[in-house]
This record gives sequence, C-alpha cells and structure tokens, in this order.
Amino acid sequence: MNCRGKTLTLGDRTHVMGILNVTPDSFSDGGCYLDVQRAVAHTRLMVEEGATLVDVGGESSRPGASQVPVDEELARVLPVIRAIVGSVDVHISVDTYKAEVARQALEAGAHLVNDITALRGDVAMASVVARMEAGLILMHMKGTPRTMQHAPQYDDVVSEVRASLQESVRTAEEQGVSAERIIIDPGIGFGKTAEHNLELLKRLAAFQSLNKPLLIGTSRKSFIGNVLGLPINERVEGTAATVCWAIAHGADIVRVHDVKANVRAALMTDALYR
Ligand code: 7PJ
Repeated sequence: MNCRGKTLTLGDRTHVMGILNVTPDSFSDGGCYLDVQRAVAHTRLMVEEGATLVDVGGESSRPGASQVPVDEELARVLPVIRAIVGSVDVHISVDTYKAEVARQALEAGAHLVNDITALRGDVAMASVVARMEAGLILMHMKGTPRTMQHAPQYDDVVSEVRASLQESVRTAEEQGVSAERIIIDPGIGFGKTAEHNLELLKRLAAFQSLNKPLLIGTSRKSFIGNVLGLPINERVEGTAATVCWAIAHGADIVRVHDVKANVRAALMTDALYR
C-alpha cells in the first residue's frame, strides 16, 4: 500500500499501530514545546518497540466525549506531526473525521487518515484523501461518541457492520480514493455492547470477503475489563489475547497502547499463522 509515496507492505507480517493521544488528558495544551518533545519521545519508543505506524489524535473519541473546534485540533496535532516527520521513520496516521484537519495534517507529513466516522462525519473527507493520495482507514461507528453507548442495538451486528463498511468503501472509491489505499475496521467499542464486540471478534473472518486490509482496535477497551473484571491499566494480557485472535482471523494491523507486549504477541502469532 502506497500512502503519499511511503510504502506499507501488508500480508507478510502484522503491523502494530501505536496510539499517540495529544488531547488535554495527556498533554497540557496544544503545540507546547514540552508536549511536542514528549510526543516525539513516546513515538520513538513505540517505534523502537516495533510499531510501524503511529496514530496521532487530537480529539478524544471516548464514550461521552464532546467535539473539539478545527483550530484547536490543528494546534494539537500539526506541531506533533511535523516533529515526528522530521525525526522518526514511521507511517503517521491522523485520527480525525474533519476534512480540513486531515488536509493540513497530510500536508504536514501524515500518510494516512483514520476516520472513525467512515466518511459520514464530513462530506469533504474523501476528496481530500483522494487528492492527497493518502491511505484511508474507514472505521464503523453507530451514532456519535456522545451518543454511541446509549443502548446500541443490532439484528446481526456482523452483517450490519459489514454492510455499512462496504457502503463506505463504495463511497470512498466513487469519490476517487484508490481501492489500494483503503483499510477497514469494524470499530470495536463504537456503538457496541460487550456482547457485540465479542461477536464481531468471534466472526471477524466475515470481513475478509470485503478484500481490504483489516485493522482492529481492542486495546484496553471495556469489553476486556468486562470479561476479566480488571481496570484499564490491567488489561494488557487481555488485549494481547484479542490481538492474537484477530491476527489468526485476518487482521493486518492492530492499534494498541502497549506496543512492546503486543508486538511480541503479534510476532509469535505471525510465526504460527502466516
Ligand atoms: C479506535 C480508533 C479503533 C480505529 C479509537 C480507544 C478509543 N480508531 N480510535 N479503530 N479506537 N481505527 O482507543 O480506546 O478501534 S479511540
């Protein structure tokens, strides 16, 4: 997969995407030198631990989170992207559903857009990605982060999520995004109950027939806490179990906080599965 001239080779191995939040929970205010240096240092560590992608996000998508204005989001992510581009060899995705944030982030050196609305958040997104020849992650979400966990319901979660992603893929391709630059993601935890998340993972292989690279993000999510009865900082083993399972059922990329442990789990699973 070629994203803005940088090649990501999929299929030979599982890629680990490290999560880099540049939201006020983790950083005091956007673009501050210390924050940028911390973000670069954390990215460098994740790459040393085996991450090949870093996902830079300036707006929290946790359940109940509210929206961040474009200027604020740009002030958070642009300085960090510029600093990473200049100092770490890694594929950079920008976690945004806003076309203007995506455009400026790609101009600053990002290679992919991680759109958690799968193009439903901003009608201008597909054309920006197409024009910039960037990669595009289409993630399924039911509702918005503010409302998505208000009793989500499906007749068949797998077929509904699959059909929704298929529709987003069609929209992306119709608007000029190269078929070879699209990655799909069922959006674990986004408008899904713990049961829905387990069902999506159990039947993950159903997404292979969409013939797109598959990204899975389970890291530290509440359905793992639900199974194990453990808080967020005690979910690394549970996360690794889902990573191994996802790889064995078709995942190409896993998005995680704990890079070292999950890279080891992924390498071991690759040796068994690929
Ligand atoms: C995901 C994401 C995911 C993609 C988040 C968290 C919530 N993007 N952004 N897939 N999750 N593509 O990390 O707990 O699963 S934010």
